Amino acid sequence: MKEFVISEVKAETAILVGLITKEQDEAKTKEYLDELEFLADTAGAVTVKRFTQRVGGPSSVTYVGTGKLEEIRAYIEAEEDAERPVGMVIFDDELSAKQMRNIEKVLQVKILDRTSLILDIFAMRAQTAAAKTQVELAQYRYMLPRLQRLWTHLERQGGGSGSGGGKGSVGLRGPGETQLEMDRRIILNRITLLKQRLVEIDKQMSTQRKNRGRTIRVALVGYTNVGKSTIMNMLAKSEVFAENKLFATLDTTVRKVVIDNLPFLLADTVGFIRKLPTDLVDSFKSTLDETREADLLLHVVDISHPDFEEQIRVVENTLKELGCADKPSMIVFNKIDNYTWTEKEEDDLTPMTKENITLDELKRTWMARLGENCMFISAKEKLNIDEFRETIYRKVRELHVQKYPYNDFLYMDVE
Ligand SMILES: Nc1nc2c(ncn2[C@@H]2O[C@H](COP(=O)(O)OP(=O)(O)OP(=O)(O)O)[C@@H](O)[C@H]2O)c(=O)[nH]1
Ligand SMILES: [Mg+2]
Repeated sequence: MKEFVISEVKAETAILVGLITKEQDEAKTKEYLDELEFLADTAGAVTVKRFTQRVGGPSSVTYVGTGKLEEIRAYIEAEEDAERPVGMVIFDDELSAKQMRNIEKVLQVKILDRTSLILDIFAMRAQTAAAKTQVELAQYRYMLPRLQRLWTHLERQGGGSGSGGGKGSVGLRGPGETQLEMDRRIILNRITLLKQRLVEIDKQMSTQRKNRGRTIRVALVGYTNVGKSTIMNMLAKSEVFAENKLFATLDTTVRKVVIDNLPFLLADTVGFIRKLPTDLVDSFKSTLDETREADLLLHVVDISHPDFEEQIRVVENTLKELGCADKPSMIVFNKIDNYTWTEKEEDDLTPMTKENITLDELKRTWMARLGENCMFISAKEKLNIDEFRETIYRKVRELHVQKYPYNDFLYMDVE
């Protein structure tokens, strides 16, 4: 199956394309494209240009209108002899097979969408068997309805043999079957196999979880790049990989943490992001079980991100999809060291916006809403960490007493 590659993002130049619609105003589109650029950067691509178009909704034929598509084509052509010609065009929404095919025909460069870019990054990041299997499954699910396009693409590149031509697959060929149907069948078989493998992995992981004893389980959840792994490392004194890239964490890591003799298990999980297709969330079931089975969720938020409120909503919705909406949870506002705001002049009568709210005001608003269930810290600069640990201690203790009323945690060992 090696011949099937959704995309190969190397240090290439990219163009980004997004739409401005009734539901998504110009400012929102800019934020989305900023995020898409960060995703592209994480995958190793350099963004050289953005195109946006104001429309009622995406065109089912070419996503953008034909005029805009022509404008993009002209740009690519003009840059052909540049030092770094355009290597790919990345669309901010998931494209249908038909849209991809039509766009590719006109632009003649590699076409990616948000989903395939995320899948690419996931594939780069996957470390364990569980994560690798999950990513592969998600990739095939993405590929299946788009096979036709991949096929023409391969033929144009002169490859042409597709995946079906290999040995071992010969027996699959029925009379009169086309290569495309054969590829479909191979992929479907592969999907079945991967699903079976995941069932096995799930079984193993679930046995491991059951063997953890009577311990409260806490999961760090949140948008990608908010500082979950940094907090994990700080609390568990562990060394989970953390960096300023999206989806640094794909595998769930669980560590034992002890605060004042109170042991509990802390899990670091994969970050969420906007416009993540449900299919993809589904593929990550094994990873997300840790979240599903947690007794307490610590929802980490990057308060220095201009869009943190929408990120909170995205995470809450994803948690709802996972059936975790009613779990005890606390919000951890991280990166307070990086929070910036613009001071208003005294005679400035412009209304308050989120850009000129002080951190204290923000704290007051959120604490009025959530009381003790929200905290404001900097994991990097170690601000408010003692209070943070105390609050977690109180909450975990409370949950422990509720869940294991006859079990004195002080004498417990949870190796
Ligand atoms: N300024 C500042 N940066 C922080 C803080 N905490 C984490 N960071 C930085 O934010 C970036 C992301 O941190 P991670 O811990 O990898 O974030 P994550 O939520 O685990 O991200 P993913 O695993 O990619 O979803 C890193 O560059 C951290 O150094 C903080 O309190 N302040
Ligand atoms: Mg992480």
